[in-house]
Amino acid sequence: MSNVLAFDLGASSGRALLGRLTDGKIEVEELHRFPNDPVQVGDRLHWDILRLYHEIKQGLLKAKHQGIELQSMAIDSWAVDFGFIGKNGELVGNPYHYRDRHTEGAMDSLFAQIPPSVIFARTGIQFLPFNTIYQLFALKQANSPWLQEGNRFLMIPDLLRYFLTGEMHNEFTNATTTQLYNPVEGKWDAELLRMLDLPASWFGNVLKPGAKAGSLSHSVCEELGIPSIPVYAVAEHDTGSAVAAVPATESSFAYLSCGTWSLMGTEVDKPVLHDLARKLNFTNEGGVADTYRLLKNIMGLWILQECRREWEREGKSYSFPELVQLASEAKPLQSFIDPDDASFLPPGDMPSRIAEYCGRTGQKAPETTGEIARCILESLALKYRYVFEMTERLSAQRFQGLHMVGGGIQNTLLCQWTANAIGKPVWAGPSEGSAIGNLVVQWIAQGAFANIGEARKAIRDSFPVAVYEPSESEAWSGAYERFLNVTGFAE
Ligand code: ADP
Ligand code: LRH
Repeated sequence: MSNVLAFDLGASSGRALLGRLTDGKIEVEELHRFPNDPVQVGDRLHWDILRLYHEIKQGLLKAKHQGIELQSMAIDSWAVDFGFIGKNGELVGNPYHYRDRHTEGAMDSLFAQIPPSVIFARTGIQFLPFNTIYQLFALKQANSPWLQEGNRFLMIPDLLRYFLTGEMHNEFTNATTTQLYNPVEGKWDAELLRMLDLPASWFGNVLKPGAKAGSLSHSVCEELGIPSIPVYAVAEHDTGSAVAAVPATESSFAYLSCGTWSLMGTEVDKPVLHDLARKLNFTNEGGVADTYRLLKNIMGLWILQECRREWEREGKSYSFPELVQLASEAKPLQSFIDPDDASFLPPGDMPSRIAEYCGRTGQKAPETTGEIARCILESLALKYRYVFEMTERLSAQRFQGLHMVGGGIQNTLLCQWTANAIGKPVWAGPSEGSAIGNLVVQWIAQGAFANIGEARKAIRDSFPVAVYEPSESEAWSGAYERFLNVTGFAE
């Protein structure tokens, strides 16, 4: 039996999942779960990086208290964010949240210096205003002291790994999301770094998922009273780990990783760098086993999360199951939003922004909690169809259905509406996709699985998959036409 521990840090919560592998069968147990609440300080929105490190240590302590002998551990998290380590080995400043407003306008300003076609040709990464490249450019423009004091650039899991092991490494899947990594050359893009005037010495050797990235340091082991264990680099980008956990039988499949974000696409052997991929703003993020994830970001359940936070501020508290129930009771297919409208990116009062969007597009704004939740979930399902069809077009394939993984699959209404919208079955599971992808890459590194295909088979045999068959096709086809019109995608 092999026990390994996965720390999966999502934008809304983190968890430590213990994985047990016995005769090819995987069992998981959630040892620890904690909120990941960003912290606003003055004008800046930060991650609470030291609290996250504290929670990782709590997870290790819980394993110890249960008498579990661990063979290894690994961390994955959301992408693009980073911190700097100074010459004295200490963290410089407190990492920013990618939704912080300091990047506003940075992408367009940088395009005046480096055309987007050049950036895409060199990196294959979609244009999102919060990509690391624009964050670094914004810091430069603001003359941030971090850039004087920083000696090494580490992304969130790299940083946490460094705190645990004392070793500094950059990990491949996350490195690709910076939009500074060249997937064809297989290294940081020296030319982009030069054009941006960023020191190449900040960016270290890039470890592939499955590489050993150190061991728990003496001081951590002493503090926690535990033996040292290997710390692996896995697909440290949570979406990379989620896709590794898709229990697909087909060699080519469509997936939707459904959490705070919705990430939809397919796996490819080589980055797709042609003009159509750039025009459709698809990305080629590094995956496990030398694959790439040809996918597109969709704003996802973030909008519902932020509505919930707003309602909480107003003194009305709803659980997600309650919101799903209220949505199911509201009138179907009334008003739609484009979830990816720029107004929904920053934190804030989403119910008002939805009303403003509907006003702007000549639709009646949803009013009740159930109507608002329904509008968000139906609009997501319709946007999924739009991106599903783009994925088919770009990869020149027809998919039989859609694999959904991530916490969002607990929303059975969303799974059903997604099947209705795309007119094909949805296969939902597992919900802890990222953590399970993290676990299996550790087992591949230990030789317990020969390859990712074998690991996916074990996931298939170990976790239930819920099947949603499409229904109400006429109503959803009509709704899709209206969705295309109000969002402007019909043009
Ligand atoms: P992340 O890893 O990005 O923080 P998760 O994968 O944990 O996100 O998914 C969180 C989302 O899952 C929430 O925003 C919520 O919409 C949905 N969710 C979680 N639990 C439930 C539930 N019991 N019923 C319906 N939806 C849920
Ligand atoms: C999902 C995710 C996504 C990134 C975003 C920053 O958690 O990693 O793949 O685009 O967060």
